[in-house]
Amino acid sequence: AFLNNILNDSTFREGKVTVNYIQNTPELFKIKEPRNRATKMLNFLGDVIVNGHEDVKFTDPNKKLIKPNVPKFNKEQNHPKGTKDILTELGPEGFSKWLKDEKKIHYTDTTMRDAHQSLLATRMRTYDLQKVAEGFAKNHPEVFSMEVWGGATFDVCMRFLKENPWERLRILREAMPNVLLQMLLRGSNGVGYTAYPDNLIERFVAESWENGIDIFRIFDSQNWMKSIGPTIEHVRKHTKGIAEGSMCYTGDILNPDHKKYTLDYYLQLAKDIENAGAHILAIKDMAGLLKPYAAKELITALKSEVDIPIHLHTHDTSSIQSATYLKAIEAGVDVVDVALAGLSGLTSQPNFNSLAESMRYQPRENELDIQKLNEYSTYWSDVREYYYPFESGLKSGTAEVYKHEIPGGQYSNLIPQAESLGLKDRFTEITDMYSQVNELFGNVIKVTPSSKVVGDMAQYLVSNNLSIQDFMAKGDSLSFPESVKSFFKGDLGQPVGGFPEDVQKIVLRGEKPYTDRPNAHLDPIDFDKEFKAFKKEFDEGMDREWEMTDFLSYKLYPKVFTDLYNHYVKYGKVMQIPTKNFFYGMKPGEEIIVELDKGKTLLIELVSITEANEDGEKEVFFKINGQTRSILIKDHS
Ligand code: 3PY
Ligand code: ZN
Repeated sequence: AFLNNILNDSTFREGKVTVNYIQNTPELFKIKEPRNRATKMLNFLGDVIVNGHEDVKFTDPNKKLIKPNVPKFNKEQNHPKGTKDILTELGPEGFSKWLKDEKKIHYTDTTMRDAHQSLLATRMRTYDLQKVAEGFAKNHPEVFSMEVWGGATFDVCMRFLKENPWERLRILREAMPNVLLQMLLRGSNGVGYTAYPDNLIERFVAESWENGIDIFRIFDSQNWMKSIGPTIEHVRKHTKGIAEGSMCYTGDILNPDHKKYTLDYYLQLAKDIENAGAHILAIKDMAGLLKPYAAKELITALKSEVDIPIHLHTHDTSSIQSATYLKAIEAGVDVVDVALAGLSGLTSQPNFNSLAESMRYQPRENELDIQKLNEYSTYWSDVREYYYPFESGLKSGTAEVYKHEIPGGQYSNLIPQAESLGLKDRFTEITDMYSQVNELFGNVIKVTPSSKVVGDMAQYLVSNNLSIQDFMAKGDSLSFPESVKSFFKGDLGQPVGGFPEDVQKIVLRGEKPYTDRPNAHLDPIDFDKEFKAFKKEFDEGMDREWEMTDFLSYKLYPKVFTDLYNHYVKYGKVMQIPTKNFFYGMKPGEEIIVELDKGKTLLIELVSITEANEDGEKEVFFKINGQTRSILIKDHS
């Protein structure tokens, strides 16, 4: 109620908040915030103001950031009926049949997951997602699903944004109860980069459903059914959601010289996925290699060979992928993945707005309010500006992708990684080495986490000035990246056609690889016992009870979780800080409003910053809900 008072206040709504806001409207700020939480937040802001944000490697003082405009929607109106309602009505099997019988083309909106993962190194904060979630679901109930979770968002959320990914999911679920929410799940690797015990993945699936996920897009980085199959099983057993079994597309089915990833290979895999109990088949073209005429051939063949609906995912790195979608749509694909224009194209998904408009007056048109869709695109274009330090710098589509085959999601990360290794000038060498390493490893499927293995090896060789020949000649004396050893040991499963034995020998140096499921070598988790121990270990400084979802985060990422916990104890919750201030701090005289919790709001003004004292500390003066407060911050410069 308290927040609503402020949000509904005309001065606030019209953006006319001034220094005198509190004095003029004291009735809006009656609640006294426990000093502790406010102080923690000021410590965070003070640190960013004095030292900058540790994740922001450079800032542009001339950068103009405008306040993104949230498209209008009716707060009072109920959410119109959408796909989530249909799933609840029909159940997953019925839903699958319904989708297959639909004539119109359906769209999955990836803006909130893959688009920013692929363009902005996954840095999009809940703050910016939350603002438009409810309105989007109300304005566009025709959308098939919203991809909002999983993939790299899970760990980046904790690692860099200092957020709880489960909280993000719950917030988006509440705001979008009518449309299906979708996540990306890496089979036996969950949302991580290695194998986990089966009962951890099982519990993770169950909790993801409980917290809001409807569609589980399940893939394995080697298209290994022994990883895909059991995960489909978990979804079927523990949820009433949709198991979307996915095959990763690589190579080129039209190339007669390619003998490994052929049309027959994909058809067999699709049947295996269907037989494993998937409700939908996904084609996950993570690098954007599926060319338009290949799509026609693949979709046409799949349509005649499998009975479940088909969902196509691609990345527009080459810039030709909307043509792929048109061919796929003509061949009968059921759903395509697109991103709102402002976050589309290049290493992200094709442009939602333009594709939807270009389908107008066609037999498979799905009627959408393009005007409104464009307003949301503008919102994202404006929000995107706040994330400029995370842009990859790629300016145009590139046909190089057919050679290096780097997934869209990896591309935008590889550039800063190369930079941090001092290899910025040698980026083409890295992409070139990436394809050589791929050949060396036996032409593997490259998608998280196997793409990371190939990328790690490529960067390792380039930074040490080594060639593939050097590797073959003196590999015995080299110390490879951990991920490479782990891959050849079998931790990520078995690649199509097996490992090249000579390379495996060099990497493993006599260590014995396994050929069965890596998960089978991991002890199951004793949830009762370990959850208790977890609560005990992290019992200090928390202002809320631990939940099973926290424990799962910890089991998936022990170190990242521990860092997040320490950050939380020191700074409290930082998720609600406006993005501009989260990354770039505040300017003297600037005032911001931060909602700590529903109904608990802080009005924070930065008053001034002193010079450093002899201990190297600066005193930062704030006004918080009208009261002056100062914080001492060590200057690390
Ligand atoms: C992920 O696993 O995060 C991906 O997006 C792979 O394409
Ligand atoms: Zn993707």
